Amino acid sequence: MTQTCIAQRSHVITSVLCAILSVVFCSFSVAHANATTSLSYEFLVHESSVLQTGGLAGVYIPYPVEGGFRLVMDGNGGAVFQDVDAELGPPAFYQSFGELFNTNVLTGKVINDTTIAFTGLTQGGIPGLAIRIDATFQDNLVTLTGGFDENDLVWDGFRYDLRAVGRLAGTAIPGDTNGNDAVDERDYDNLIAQFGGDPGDESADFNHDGVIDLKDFVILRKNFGAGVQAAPGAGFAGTVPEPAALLLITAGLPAILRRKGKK
Ligand SMILES: [Ca+2]
Ligand SMILES: [Ca+2]
Repeated sequence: MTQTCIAQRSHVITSVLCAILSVVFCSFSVAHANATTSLSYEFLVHESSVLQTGGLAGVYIPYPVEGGFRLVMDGNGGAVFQDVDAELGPPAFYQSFGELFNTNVLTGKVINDTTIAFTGLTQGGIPGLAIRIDATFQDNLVTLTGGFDENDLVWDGFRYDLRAVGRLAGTAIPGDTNGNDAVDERDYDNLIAQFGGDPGDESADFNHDGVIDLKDFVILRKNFGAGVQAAPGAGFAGTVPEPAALLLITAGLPAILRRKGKK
């Protein structure tokens, strides 16, 4: 009788423990699956451009793209652009990157382990044209490719194609003044030209104290020769991303994309 009671009690305890563990596990899975991921990127100027082609005269004009943006993944296979603050360089007629590609309304969907496809329509001066921009992640970079749908020409016969590389904010190499992910003679020349004065357009103020001095020189000297200027999407062997960001990119984000891409 006693043994029966003990057995029944053990069964009850085991059942309760299983129930508790199930709740805990399910709560963790749901919370994890629904987690929002927000990543800020800065365009690499020398790797980022919008190409305008077509028209009666058959133009072929690349415009550099400068600025930044944020990608927000909702954890359910969806994604959006946010805080897009980027400009096309002269002589572009459409200077706002966000307006040209109508980034506010693009809808992103995970399509494989490393890529999100953003689609939508243009509006404003050239409304109703299909847009597709693919965002492909590798290391601390995201490559944006696409533009206006190739079968969809604007009213004047022009089309706009995008090929740009964004670098995760906060992962630049200290000592790199011109954003080419290499610390070399050009950065040294910039530091010498600005030494003793204010930061220039390609700022050598690596410690952000408003002046260019010996402290900045020490930072540049420490990193001189670091970094590799690679092809877009190829990654940068010499970069040293901030640990938390690196962990997110190398482990967390691909896992999120993989899980949601299979839904
Ligand atoms: Ca450089
Ligand atoms: Ca400084």
